[in-house]
Amino acid sequence: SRLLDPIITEEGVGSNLKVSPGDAASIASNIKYHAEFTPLFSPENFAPSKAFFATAQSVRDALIVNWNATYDHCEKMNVKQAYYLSMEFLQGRALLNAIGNLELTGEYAEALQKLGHTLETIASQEPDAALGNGGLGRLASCFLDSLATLNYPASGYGLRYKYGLFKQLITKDGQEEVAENWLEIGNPWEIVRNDIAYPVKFFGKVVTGSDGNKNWIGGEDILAVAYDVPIPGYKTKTTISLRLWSTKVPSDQLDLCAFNAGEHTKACQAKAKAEKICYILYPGDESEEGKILRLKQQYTLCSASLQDIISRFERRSGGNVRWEELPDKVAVQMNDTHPTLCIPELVRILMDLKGLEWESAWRITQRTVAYTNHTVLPEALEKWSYDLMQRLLPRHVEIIEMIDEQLIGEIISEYGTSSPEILKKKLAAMRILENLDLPASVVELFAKQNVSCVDETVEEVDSIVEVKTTEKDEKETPKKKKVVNKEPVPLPPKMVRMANLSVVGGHAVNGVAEIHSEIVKGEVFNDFFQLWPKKFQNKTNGVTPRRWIHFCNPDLSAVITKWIGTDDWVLKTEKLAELQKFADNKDLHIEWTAAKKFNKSKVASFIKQRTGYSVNPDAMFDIQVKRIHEYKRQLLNILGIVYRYKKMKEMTAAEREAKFVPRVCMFGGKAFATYVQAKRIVKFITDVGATINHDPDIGDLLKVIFVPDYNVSVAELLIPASELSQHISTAGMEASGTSNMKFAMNGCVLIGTLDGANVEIRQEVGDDNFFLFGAQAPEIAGLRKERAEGKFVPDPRFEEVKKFVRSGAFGAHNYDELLGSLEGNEGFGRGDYFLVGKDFPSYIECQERVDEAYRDQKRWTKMSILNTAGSYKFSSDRTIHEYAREIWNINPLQIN
Ligand code: NBG
Repeated sequence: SRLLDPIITEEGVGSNLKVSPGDAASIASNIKYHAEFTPLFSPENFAPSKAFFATAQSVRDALIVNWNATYDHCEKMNVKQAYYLSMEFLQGRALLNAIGNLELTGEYAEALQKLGHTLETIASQEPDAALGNGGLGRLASCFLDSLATLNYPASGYGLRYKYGLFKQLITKDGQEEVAENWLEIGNPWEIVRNDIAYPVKFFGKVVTGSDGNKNWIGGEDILAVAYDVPIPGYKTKTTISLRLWSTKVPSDQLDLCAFNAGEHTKACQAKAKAEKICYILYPGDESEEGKILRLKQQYTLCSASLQDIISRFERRSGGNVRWEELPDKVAVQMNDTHPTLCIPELVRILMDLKGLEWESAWRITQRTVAYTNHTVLPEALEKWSYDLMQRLLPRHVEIIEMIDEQLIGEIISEYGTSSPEILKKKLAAMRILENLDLPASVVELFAKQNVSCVDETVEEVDSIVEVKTTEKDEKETPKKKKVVNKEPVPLPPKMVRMANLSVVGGHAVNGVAEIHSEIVKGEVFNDFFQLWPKKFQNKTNGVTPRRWIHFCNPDLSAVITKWIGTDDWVLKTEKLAELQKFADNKDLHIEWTAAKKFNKSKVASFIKQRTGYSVNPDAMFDIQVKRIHEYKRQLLNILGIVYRYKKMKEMTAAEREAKFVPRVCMFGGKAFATYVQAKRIVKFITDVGATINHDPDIGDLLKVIFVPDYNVSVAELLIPASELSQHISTAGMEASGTSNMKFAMNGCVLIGTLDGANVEIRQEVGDDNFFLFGAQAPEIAGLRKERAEGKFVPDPRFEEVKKFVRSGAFGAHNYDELLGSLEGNEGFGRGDYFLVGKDFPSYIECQERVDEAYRDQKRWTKMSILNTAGSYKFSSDRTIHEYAREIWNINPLQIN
């Protein structure tokens, strides 16, 4: 336990330092205190940025009291704790969330008013903490909120990237990326723990000591330093930690000789090298250097976090460490495969540093660690080059080889007596090490059974060799010439499959929505599922109802609270179901629509300010916001809009107005900087908008807006204002989706395919309140095959819309590469892998049904209410309870 009694107590020390203020006046004086003593700004003014800092610092004071109490309680009780390891946390802003959770929003608003500011302006000064790309990182952040709110002993571990996800500019050429320096003026929430730093090693070599012990020596050494961010629960004292690691050189000493000799860069090299590990989120990893950096990031997270976890375990064991009890005190959850190195790292610590035998180190590791899979996209299932990993982490590769060998043993004991062909197939699919020789024992076994160990798929082919012909040619670049000399092709590269390692090393593997978990069991990891069926689970994602409805949509929340009669629903979302009985009530309809209308007006001003376009808040707000990816099919959405526009242009004004409901179609999302096709889609959407938004025939009937720089804060604004939202991925490809849950919660009707969590949302809100279209997951493989065989006959409307784009309706830009992706395999054709052409007709027909439903406002409002009412299952509180009970085996704390 901490040695000192807290200096600042809840009663406070003097009026200025009162840290748990209950009234606006003392809050205001506390803010003033911080404004005066904060060294970050000049004394003469009290500008919004300075006021934000002072406000955040005053909130942090209040949080620290609860934070320390939570810490002390965990330390004293020595309960089992869960650790959520993630390379990404997409926290967004913290101020409104923190004062909301402390139930001090009104008091802070009043205090700031006294000081000449509004809470809204001050809150908007805070930069988004965007240490994540999208759903995976935001899920991690929602989980932290639920863990704290439900009083679970838990914490998050991540990296403190200096630059978060890039800022997106939209220009006439589409997306441009700019570095996002979110720490530029400091971060009032974090506390650096200078006394918590762990060494992390890269490269070097492994030597075996005279005692047989393995020592990893030499190489590069850095230090990972802890930066803690408090995560307050809602209406509870429990405040947990998000611990982010930052990297530096072990001793921050300048090479003075080099510096004085004028070699300035050299003098700072080691420092720069260490610090660059935490420079940016997801560095491009096309190059070898990029790959090394990304792997260094992953290892830094795993190594520093595990050293921290282990040292806590040892400290709490009080001199009586029993390693077999580690899994009774520690649950490590790996958010996707990015922290997979946890597995060999824990084995390494237990064996090399704590002296355990392989068998017990392995057993303890397996019981401690669990893995969540977030994608079925094959290119996202991480693999690392064996050679690269061996250079960077030589000891870990030895351990991975042991794990692989152990796995081979298990596969043989299960399938050794079945046909050798089956055994061979299983080994090829399940091994962690890909394209590596089998251990001698297995080779022997196969030899006895007369089975070749060489993979027959590697055939002899004509090789390409460089041939010099004449003297003249020699001076030029040697030409490549095809010669027929039947040589075996070089062996495929040796790889480490991180997903297989996660499945083998973890005691539980879960998918993130029912359909996704079925695909995980039936396809992605089917061989493992057959071997260990009990390991596999489903944990349908959820979102925190605090941030995603209560705080971001106060107007609708007030309506809900009034009709349900309590605000308990923020904690017990099942109470939202009570709205069902008022779904036809006229008075509720009036209040419901007024709240939505208010949110729409706010968005209309935001759009005006960000893009210059004026939109009519009475039109339907139709929104698709998420990462730009071909499988998410923003292209299907925009082509649907183009089709709509074309039909409008073919009609008279009177016909147009009779047929179409006015819509503002909004897009938002970032494309990965090197994802060319995604960037083409962004450009195309903005081109379509530029034409339609200025077409006098169309006016308010249709607007197309690309909202620049979509992030958590923009989502908090858009989602409450949305009426229709689009979740239209190719079936089977979106693991879950989480914005679909946020939209439904905020009374938005979804149009979507049967994919990810859409399936469960539709079940909960009712078929009548969800616009379904498109091919279903089990059909997809067959449809792709049909397409590849040239048997697919496109709908004439699909051909019509592409022709219209090519005719120059949106400018002279060449869209061949964009549209080619939707066509055969000739030229730019990439065979429409995501089946946009196939689903196009059913999509536009479904959109017609949407118009029809919207025209009947009473029907629409009822659908909207029933979406909120049916969204209760999608609270991350439900998800976290499931993880706690079924994977981590942890219990809530009781802090008084
Ligand atoms: C994403 C999926 C989403 C899912 C989130 C959170 C990755 C690798 N996966 O469908 O694409 O909602 O994870 O589980 O980012």
